[in-house]
Amino acid sequence: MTDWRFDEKIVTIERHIQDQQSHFPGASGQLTGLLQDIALAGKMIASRTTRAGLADIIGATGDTNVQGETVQKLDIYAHRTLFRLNDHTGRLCAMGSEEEEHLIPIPQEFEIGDYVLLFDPLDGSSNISYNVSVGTIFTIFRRVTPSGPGTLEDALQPMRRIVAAGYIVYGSSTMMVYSAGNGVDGFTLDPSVGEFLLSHPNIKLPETPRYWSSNVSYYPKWSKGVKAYSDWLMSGADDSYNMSMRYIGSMIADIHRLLLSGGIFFYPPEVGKDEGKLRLLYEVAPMGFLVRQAGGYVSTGIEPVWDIEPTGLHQRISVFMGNRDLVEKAEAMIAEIDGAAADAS
Ligand code: AHM
Ligand code: MG
Repeated sequence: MTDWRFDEKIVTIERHIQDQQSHFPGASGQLTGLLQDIALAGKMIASRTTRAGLADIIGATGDTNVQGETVQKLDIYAHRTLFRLNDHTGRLCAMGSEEEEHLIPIPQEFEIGDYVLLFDPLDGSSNISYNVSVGTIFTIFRRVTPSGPGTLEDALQPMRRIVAAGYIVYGSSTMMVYSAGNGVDGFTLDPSVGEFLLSHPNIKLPETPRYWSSNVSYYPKWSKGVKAYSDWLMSGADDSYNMSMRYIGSMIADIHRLLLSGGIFFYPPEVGKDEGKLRLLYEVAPMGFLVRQAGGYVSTGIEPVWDIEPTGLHQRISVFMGNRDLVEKAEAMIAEIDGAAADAS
């Protein structure tokens, strides 16, 4: 007779998030509910991204959706879905979105909670027309002000203060990957039952990295140090590595691959500038938090991102993230070559 007790566990994301709560004695359940609502938003957004190519066709017929709204651009739909699922729950004191210039207050009629949610509703959305993976990125901080509506002070916190972060990638399958500071776990959406199921437990960057990733068409604009680092990678990285180059141009997909294959992703500034293109709070800190939780290291190329105090919601920053030795090699080459040039000037 079969002994059912030895069947493998089926771990839904709800169950996993619930279990994580046990790592926070005295937790009120607010974070648990918040993460579950983000997973729900991911499912709703996924149901739209899979129909992305049809939007124009539906739009051409003048169709409206079930709420009676005309068909929207996907990134606006993603933004509104995240906002609407989280505005009334009493878990948040404010939200911030890459789609909105200012901090988004909780509507007056709803209760105020202990957390701040920052999100990039649809990262890589310029790739949608090409059927390339896009995704939602989120960062969660605990508020620092004691009560009342959340303020910028609650949102402008360094990466080391992240309570939980993650992303949902809408690719050949939909996956949610998150960390609440206790490792990184990945869940694949089973569309037939509408559940995220644990498929990639305890993700760690492989010690032998497989890919390096950057938009090398910017090479002429990079500093001498960054050029030298990229030359080093392109020439086989001292023969000590056996890496290929891959660049999708959708950070969510590039970092998803990095987490599973190991390597380095970098988006440096143009020569003479300090910042790159990617946003600290919506892209670099949350994705970097996962890379760090998976055993990697995140740097601007000059210093760790971990302690950097944000100065603005949409602040951009230079980033190098991935296996520690590869990131440290970039830091060393940049310090040696660009540092020497700065000293001489
Ligand atoms: P977005 O938030 O407007 O989509 O821009 C961010 C995206 C990232 O997903 C990706 O890493 C980067 O832009 C690609 O930029 P580039 O085309 O300059 O390489
Ligand atoms: Mg983005």
